[in-house]
Amino acid sequence: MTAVTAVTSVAVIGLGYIGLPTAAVLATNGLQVIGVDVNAETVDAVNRGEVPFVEPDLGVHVAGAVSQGHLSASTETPWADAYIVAVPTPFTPERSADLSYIYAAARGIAPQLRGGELLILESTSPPGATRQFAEYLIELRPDLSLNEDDDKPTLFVAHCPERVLPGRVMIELVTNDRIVGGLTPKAAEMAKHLYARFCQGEIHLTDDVTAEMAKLVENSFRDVNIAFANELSMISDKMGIDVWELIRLANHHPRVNILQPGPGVGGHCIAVDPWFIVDAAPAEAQLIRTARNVNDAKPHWVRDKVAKALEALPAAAEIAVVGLAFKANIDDLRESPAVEIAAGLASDSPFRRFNIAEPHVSELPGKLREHENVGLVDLEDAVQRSGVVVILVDHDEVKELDRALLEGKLVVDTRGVIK
Ligand code: SAJ
Repeated sequence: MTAVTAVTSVAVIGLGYIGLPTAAVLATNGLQVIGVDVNAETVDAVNRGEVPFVEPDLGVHVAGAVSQGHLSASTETPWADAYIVAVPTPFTPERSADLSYIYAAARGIAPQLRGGELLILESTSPPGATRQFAEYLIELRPDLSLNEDDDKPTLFVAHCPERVLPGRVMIELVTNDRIVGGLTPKAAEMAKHLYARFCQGEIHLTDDVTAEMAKLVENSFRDVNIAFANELSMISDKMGIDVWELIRLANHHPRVNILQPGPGVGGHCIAVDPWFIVDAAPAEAQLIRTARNVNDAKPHWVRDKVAKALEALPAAAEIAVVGLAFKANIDDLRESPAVEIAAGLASDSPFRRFNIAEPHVSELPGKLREHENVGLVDLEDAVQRSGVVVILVDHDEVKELDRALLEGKLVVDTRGVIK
């Protein structure tokens, strides 16, 4: 059966950090877009032209697309020429992928299908998930087929992983190359055609499993390299040398480019995706698993280091914890090692006062609110009041902090901000 030839309407399922920017960019490029989300507050916000989270330039795109009538949102999945699924794929306590949101999206889409539609899975997925998604649709709609030679109406299914960096999403959505893996070459071609509406990078075609693995491998590559830097920081600490100086010097070699150590790896991608590879090939993925363990252990190492430093100080000495976000210059605290370290320190020393400075948030996350000895304080105030300063995030505000304020203080700098 033939495909929908020219896609004019797109339903984007999941209006989070990826789905909403993608919906907005498709809508501003002439497509009729409906964003679907289970959260009615998100849907209402988008219909008012508002964005429920911080991402530079996204607000302008959403407001413009909504006011021109190209973008709207709903809690119900409509019929559309093409569907883009951008829902979370968290991992289970056993560290295998939880595909329940993908299946839920499929249950919303299936009753709408007529045959000929293009269905793209953008969620970061373990190998085989795109095929499972497609086969689940057919289970729900046995009157349709994935086989183009079949007599039944066909569904065209592809995987196109997102690769944008939070904080630069609106730029990278347009400029990054894309990988499109089709269940069939025709599905890949159709998806390429859709992304070419806004993507100025190259669009590379492959099969579904290679596309799934490409995304996981990119994030695992970064994780392994950060683990190397984190391991060097612990080795250097033991040897009494400055790891930042060590890396800076080693990086003068023309074929060496070591990343930066930190308090651990946060966010919902790099700390999660490598586990999908480990789950798929447990015996073979030795290095990837070890890197994950090294990075996961780093917050504990920082916590122990600060605890040791505190032993030498009077009980009245206050501690400044600088930064909570999972990386610099964003307000995202999800899976942040800084939050984990701050909460751990506060419970290790319940009688000490912790002054948390995070210029990008106006209230502490739940994990920290439950501690009575913790308060959110202005950056300079926090440093001035404290005998110990623990730097966990290299926000610009931290880099620009007046160094004189740190004189006479014990500084634990996990990001190499204070040289
Ligand atoms: N980090 C270090 N040292 C470094 C670099 C990063 O400790 O040298 C830490 C950061 O502080 C942070 C974590 O790693 O806690 C992850 O930050 P990141 O900037 O490396 O990556 P994310 O999670 O913001 O975005 C990544 C990107 N992937 C790659 O660069 C390969 C992005 O392109 C992906 O789209 C995104 O994951 C995703 O959604 O998968």
